[in-house]
Amino acid sequence: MLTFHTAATQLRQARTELDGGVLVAPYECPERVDLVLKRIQQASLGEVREPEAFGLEPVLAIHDPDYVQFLAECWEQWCALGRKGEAIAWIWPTRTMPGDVIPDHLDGRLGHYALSADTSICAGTFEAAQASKDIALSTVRHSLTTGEPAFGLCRPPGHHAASDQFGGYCFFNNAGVAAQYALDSGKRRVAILDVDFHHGNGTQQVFYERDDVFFASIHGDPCHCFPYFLGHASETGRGRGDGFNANYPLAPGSAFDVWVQALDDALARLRAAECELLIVSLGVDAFEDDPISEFKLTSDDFSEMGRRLAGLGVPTTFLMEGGYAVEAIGTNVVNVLQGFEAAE
Ligand code: OKP
Ligand code: ZN
Repeated sequence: MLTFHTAATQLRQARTELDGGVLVAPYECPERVDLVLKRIQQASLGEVREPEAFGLEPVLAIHDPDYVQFLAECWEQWCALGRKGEAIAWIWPTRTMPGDVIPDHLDGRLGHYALSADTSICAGTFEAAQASKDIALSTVRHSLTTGEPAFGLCRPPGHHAASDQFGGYCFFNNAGVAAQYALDSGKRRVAILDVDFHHGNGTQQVFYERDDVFFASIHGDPCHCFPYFLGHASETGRGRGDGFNANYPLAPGSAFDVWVQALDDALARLRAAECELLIVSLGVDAFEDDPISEFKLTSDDFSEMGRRLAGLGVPTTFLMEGGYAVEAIGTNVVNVLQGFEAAE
């Protein structure tokens, strides 16, 4: 299988993540992609190709222009304020404030455009986010033009990024940008299946009122897990999007026997929706040893996941999301991709 990747994803080298009341080295680190690339080579998965530059137009097809401008300017403006650390949001428009006036001051703007405090903005963040969406776009274009499966080794990930908010290590919603590109290239309906441990709140929000993208997500129950405020089974879409959103919140501690039932149900829903392309938001943090997640999938389970995804029988684009057990991230990703290829 062809992989798309570029070293520009490493331009984000954040030093701080707010975690348990202290600033730690971020879980979403550049070594993640080094280790996936290493395993791709070891396993002879296939060629690794550079993406092409698509510019910001496909990003603006799903993200608000003021949000994109905020991301472009944030680091420079933060530095101009003489701040010592990285840019981290610390005040939000909460339920007791309307929040309908976007503040001028950067601290207020950070709160407006952030959905969590785990994700700093630092030098190179905007550039890495652009590289990541170019990887997603190049990968989906390859699947669209050849019908072949392909893997986009995106970093930073994307599925938590909403139309005008970053967080959960995500800035541009890579899967959403790719899905919109597929629609704008002539596809009538696209499926996004999110197998990352965390609910893809951003992807759900972007497409919630639309029937041209079917979004399904299998994730830790938001009553117990990040992002806490979205991802319940009762969220099924709105307006013409009603029936085109399917959430499978599972209890922390769930193993593959439970997980795979949700997968098979999600695949049946995708099949019934007659989607012409499958985009897999491929997080591998459902792994049993993941440091910030709570499912119990084994490395062999990821192979079986790949086999079952192939059963859908539609052109498939895999895009990297989370996965923080760095010692196993390469094995788990490549197991999905090789399981898929073996069953194709
Ligand atoms: C991103 B992706 C504790 C963790 C905070 C929340 C999880 C973000 C997951 N500092 N971050 O879905 O893998
Ligand atoms: Zn995750």
